[in-house]
Amino acid sequence: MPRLYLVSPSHHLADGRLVKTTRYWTSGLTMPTLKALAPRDWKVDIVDELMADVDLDHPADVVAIGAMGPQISRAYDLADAFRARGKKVVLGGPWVSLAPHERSLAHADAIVVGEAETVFARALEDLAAGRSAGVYRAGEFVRMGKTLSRPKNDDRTIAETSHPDIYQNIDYRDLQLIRWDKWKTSPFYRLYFHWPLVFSRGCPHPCNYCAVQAFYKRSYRTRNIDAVIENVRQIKAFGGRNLLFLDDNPIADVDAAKELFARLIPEKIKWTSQCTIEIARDPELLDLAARSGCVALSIGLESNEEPVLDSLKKRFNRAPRYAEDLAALRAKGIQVIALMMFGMDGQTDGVFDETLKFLVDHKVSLVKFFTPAPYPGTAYHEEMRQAGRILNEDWGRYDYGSLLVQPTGMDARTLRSGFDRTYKHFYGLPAIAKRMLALPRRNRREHAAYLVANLKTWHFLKKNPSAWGTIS
Ligand code: B12
Ligand code: SF4
Repeated sequence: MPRLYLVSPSHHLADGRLVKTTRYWTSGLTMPTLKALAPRDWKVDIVDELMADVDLDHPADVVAIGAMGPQISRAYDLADAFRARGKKVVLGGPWVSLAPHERSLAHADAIVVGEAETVFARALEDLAAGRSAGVYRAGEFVRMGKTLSRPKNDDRTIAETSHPDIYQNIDYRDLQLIRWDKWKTSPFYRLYFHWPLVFSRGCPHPCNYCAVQAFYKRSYRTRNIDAVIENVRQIKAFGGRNLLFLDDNPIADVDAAKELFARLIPEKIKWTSQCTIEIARDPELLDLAARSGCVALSIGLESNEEPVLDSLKKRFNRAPRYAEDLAALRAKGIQVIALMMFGMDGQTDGVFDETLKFLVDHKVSLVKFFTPAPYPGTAYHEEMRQAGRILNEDWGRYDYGSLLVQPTGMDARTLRSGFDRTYKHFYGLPAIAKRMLALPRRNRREHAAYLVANLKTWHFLKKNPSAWGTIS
C-alpha cells in the first residue's frame, strides 16, 4: 500500500527559533482535505509541526508539504531534508501557487498550483510511479455545491469533479491542533478550542494586497447548506459547540449567507469567522448572524482614512461609516477583532495615535496590526517590486509585522516604534478598561473570555515588546 506523509510546517522567529506550541485555538482543514483527496488505497499520516515533530524518516512514498506566509522557508528546508533521504516531495498551497514556480521546483519533485481537488491524486500516482509532470496546475475551479460567481480575468471554468464537496469526506479526528486529552477533561479548553469548518471559497473583492483574490481570481463559491449543517452536526457529536468558519468572506453572497445563518439558528452553536464590514450594513443579515450564534468577527478595517483605503482598492470599506457599523455589531453582542495596517502610503507618524484613539473610542475587543506584506502573486507585490521598494526578499520573514516595504510617509524606524507602541497601548490596562469593562447585553460569557484574552496579551507584551512574529 503506498504511503503519503502530509506535513504542515511551522516557521522560524527572527532569532532563529522554530515556533512550537502546546495548544492552539483552532486547526486548519488543509491536511484533512488533502487526506480525503488521496486515492483510496493510500495510507495517509498527517503532522502539524506547530504541535508535533516532523519524522524525517517516515516510510512514505510521497511527502506533501503545504505552506502559507513564512512557513514557506521551513517548507523548503523540510523538502530538501526529505529529498536528501530519497523521498519524493510535492509542494502546494496558496504561496507555492502564487510565487514563481521555479523557486519551489528547486526544492520539490512536483508542485500543485491551485486547488488540489482535480490534480492531487494524479500527482501522487505519478510520483509513486517515479514520474513527474513538474507542475500540476488545476485547470478549473471546483464547483462546491451551491452558488458561484465566475472568476474575473481568468479563462478557467468551474469543474464538475468527482469531489463536488470534499469537506463531506473530512474526518474531524484528523485535526492536528486539538488536544484530545484536554478536550475530554477541561471545560476551559472546550471554550477555547474552535472547530473549523468551511462554507465558501474565495472573495469577489479587489483588494490589491490580498493573496485570496489572487489565488481565486475573485471567484466565489458556496457549499450546499445541507452539507454544511451535516458538518455542524458531526462537530456537535464530538461535543463541539464553538465553531470557526475558515472562510475569507462568508457573507460575499448575501442571500446564501442569510440562508446559512437561518439554518444555523436551531443548531444552537456559537461561531466566529472573518468577513468584511459589510455585515454591519444589512440589518437582516446582521440579525440572522447574531441569532445563529455569531459571537466574534475578524474584520479587515485596515485604515480609517479613505485615501489609504482607495490605494488598497478597498473603497467598499467606507471609513466614515465605521462608527455606526461598530456600534451595530456591539449592539448585537458581536466582538470585533479589527485588522489594521500601518506603513501604507499616505500614513504619516500621526496614524498611530489616531488609530489607537479610534479603536479605543469604539470599544474594539482585539486588534491585529499588520505592516504591508507584498505577497508574491498580488498586484501590490508587483507595484512595490516595480517601485524598488521591497526591503526584504526573505520569505521566512513574511509574517504579521516585519518591515518588508519601504514606507513613504515615515521612516522605517518610526514605523517600527509606532507599531510596537500602539500594540502596547491598545493592550495596556487603561485601554483594556475603557474598551472592555462595559458589558454587552448579549454573549456576556464570550465577552468575559475576550477580556481574559486582552489581559493575557497585556501580560505577554510586557515580556515580548515586539510580539508580531508569533502565529496568531
Ligand atoms: C486556518 C488558517 C491558519 C491557521 C493554521 C492552523 C494549522 N496549522 O492548522 C493559523 C491561524 C495558524 C494560520 C496562520 C497564518 N496564516 Co493562515 N490561514 C488559515 C485559513 C483561515 C484556513 C486554511 C484552511 O484550512 N483552509 C481550508 C483548505 C481546504 O483550503 P486551502 O488551505 O486553501 O487548501 C486548498 C488549496 O489551497 C490547496 N492546497 C493547500 N495546501 C496545499 C498543500 C499541498 C501539498 C497541495 C497539493 C495542495 C494544497 O488544496 C486545498 C484543496 O483545494 C486560510 C484562509 C482560507 N480560507 O483558506 C489562511 C491563510 C492560508 N493563511 C494565510 C497567512 C498569510 C497566514 C500567516 C502567515 C499570517 C501571518 N501574517 O502571520 C500565518 C502563518 C502560519 C504559520 N507559520 O504557521 C494566508 C496565506 C497567504 C499566502 N499567500 O500564503 C491565508 C490564505 C489567509 C489570507 N486571507 O491571506 N492560518
Ligand atoms: S475583502 Fe478580504 S478576502 Fe476579500 S479581497 Fe479584500 S482582503 Fe481579500
